Amino acid sequence: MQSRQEFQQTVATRSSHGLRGHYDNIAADFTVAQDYGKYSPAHQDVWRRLYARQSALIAGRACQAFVDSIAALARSGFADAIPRFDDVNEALAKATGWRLVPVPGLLPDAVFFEHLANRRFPVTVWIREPEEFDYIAEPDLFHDFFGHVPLLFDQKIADYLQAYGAGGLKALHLDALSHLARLYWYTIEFGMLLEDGRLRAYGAGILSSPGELRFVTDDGGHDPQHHARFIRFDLMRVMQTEYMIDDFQQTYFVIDSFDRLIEATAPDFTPYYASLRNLPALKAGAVLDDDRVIAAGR
Ligand code: HBI
Ligand code: FE
Repeated sequence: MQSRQEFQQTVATRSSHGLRGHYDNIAADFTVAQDYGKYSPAHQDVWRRLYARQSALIAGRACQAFVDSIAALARSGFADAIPRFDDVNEALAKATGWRLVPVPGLLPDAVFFEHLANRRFPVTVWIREPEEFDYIAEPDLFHDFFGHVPLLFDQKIADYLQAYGAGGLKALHLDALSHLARLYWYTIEFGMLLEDGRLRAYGAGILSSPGELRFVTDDGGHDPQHHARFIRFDLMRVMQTEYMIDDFQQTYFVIDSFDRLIEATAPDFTPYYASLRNLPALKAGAVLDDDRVIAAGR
């Protein structure tokens, strides 16, 4: 497992500005106190405005489980002020046995998987500044909470995420993390669901982004050159496909149901990793002859 210093060094070399959060007083599992008093009135206002803007966009674009859960969270007052994780944890533990743990930001993969495998979802404690309202390079509190927390109240997605965490710990020992990370990216972060014949978002990266949420559901996007492409989920195809880090995805993989996603990812991945090692990575925008493409705007 990476040491704290190695982790910070890795991220510092990967991005010019290094990590945004404060990693100096973290626990062994990289958790910190949420320290609610640190949020300024300006942070609270950013939260309220982000929550209001994104909530107004989800009808007809987000999957029903997300819409229902966001409404329930708002009824508990979480739209009006930055949530205290302890307040959410009471309801979340009852719903699916998960709890939120406060973290300073991105964690080493092994630490992140260990939390997921034990039904603990790491939520970043800091929120973007007003001037970053429309774009932030690293996942902040709003991305983690608005994007990921609502579906943690759905037993199927919660079970899938716990299995993903357990699979992640195995993948680390099989040196297969790069393949498995694509599965996280194309499901938990940018997954799409065909619900009553309509394309709906369930990935947190889409659901917490005004631009990408419109891009994937409003007739496949506004830029005639850059249309979203929707391909039916296929596990090996997903784990072979590179993803976009700092732009909308080129390809979105579509599942028929959370049950199907759980079934498709239940087997032991060891043989899949063995085959993938001999296959070239596919570019994010690749389309293969045997891809089952779904027409946008459905
Ligand atoms: N850490 N806090 C946090 N949140 C993430 O989503 C996250 C992470 N560390 C690693 C990571 N995601 C990715 O490597 C996933 O693909 C596992
Ligand atoms: Fe995320």
